[in-house]
Amino acid sequence: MLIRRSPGIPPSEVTPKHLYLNRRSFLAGLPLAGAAFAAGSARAGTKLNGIAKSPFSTTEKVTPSNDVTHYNNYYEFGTGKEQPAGLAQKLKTSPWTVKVEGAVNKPQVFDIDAIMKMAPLEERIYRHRCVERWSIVVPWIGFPLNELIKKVEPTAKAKFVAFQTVFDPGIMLSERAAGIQLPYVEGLRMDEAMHPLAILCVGMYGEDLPKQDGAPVRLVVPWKYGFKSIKSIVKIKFVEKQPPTTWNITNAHEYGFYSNVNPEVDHPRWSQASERRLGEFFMRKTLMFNGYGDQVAQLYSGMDLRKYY
Ligand SMILES: Nc1nc2c(c(=O)[nH]1)N[C@H]1C(S)=C(S)[C@@H](COP(=O)(O)O)O[C@H]1N2
Ligand SMILES: [Mo]
Repeated sequence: MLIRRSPGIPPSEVTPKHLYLNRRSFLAGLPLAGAAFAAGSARAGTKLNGIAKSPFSTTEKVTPSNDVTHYNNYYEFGTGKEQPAGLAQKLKTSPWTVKVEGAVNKPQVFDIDAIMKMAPLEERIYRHRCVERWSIVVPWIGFPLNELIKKVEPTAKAKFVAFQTVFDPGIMLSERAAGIQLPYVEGLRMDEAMHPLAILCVGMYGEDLPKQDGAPVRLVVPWKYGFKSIKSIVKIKFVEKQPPTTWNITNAHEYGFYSNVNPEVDHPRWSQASERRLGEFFMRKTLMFNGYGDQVAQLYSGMDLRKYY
């Protein structure tokens, strides 16, 4: 995401890989562990075993894991793409619980171990399209969000689901420095949340999630711009009204609640018709609903997607 107060940077341009890979080595002020990450050392992730391959996967070329783990948006740990790989290592992901509350018959607090075992874990290779026009193809590991939803039994009042990221001012940027209100919050309409493509993600590339990618549990909603895929979730609340969402609070004119990938509706400051896959030089055409239209278009039938951007 880009904030208006950095007018010098052309928002639509992604730094080509060869440039950011070089620049990384010169980052100042990173703690030692972060410097080691920035230099490209392997992450000591825990291997996840017995993962089934999902038929929902794309057969497109997977983006190298080192790119995906060193070019991140996680504003709580830096507004630069290279910063979260270092700064997010301060996040303590164990113990970890996710509180599920609101309009449900069975509100409960799930320990991360319970979440890891909630449903069979699958590898889902999805395209991920950031609103800033870069994209990646990632072998996420997780399970449908609807599995958790069924466990808590939403009531008739549950029309939307609200998500909240952990907030620890001791290790995170201030709201002022991050340029967004914290904690980071997101939301989905109930039918979007129930859609089988929406997953709770606990790993990637065969291992548990790196902290900069949203450990220990994040959302992945592949037909929406990347900012809907909220990281490091600690709370899920079922509500009657459309919940506030971080980028809509920050700039409602530029970021709507729905934020479906839509090459036909430009961002006020740049075209959304094309994108750059990390590591590639040429831009490629952006697909409606990020290429997931056959599966999700019916969720929005009759809706004006210019109005509900
Ligand atoms: N809590 C939190 N979640 C977040 C963000 C963030 O800044 N904070 N950035 C979002 C944006 S803009 C994108 S593109 C994706 C990036 O995920 P990745 O770094 O794993 O590629 O995370 C999303 N989830
Ligand atoms: Mo993004």
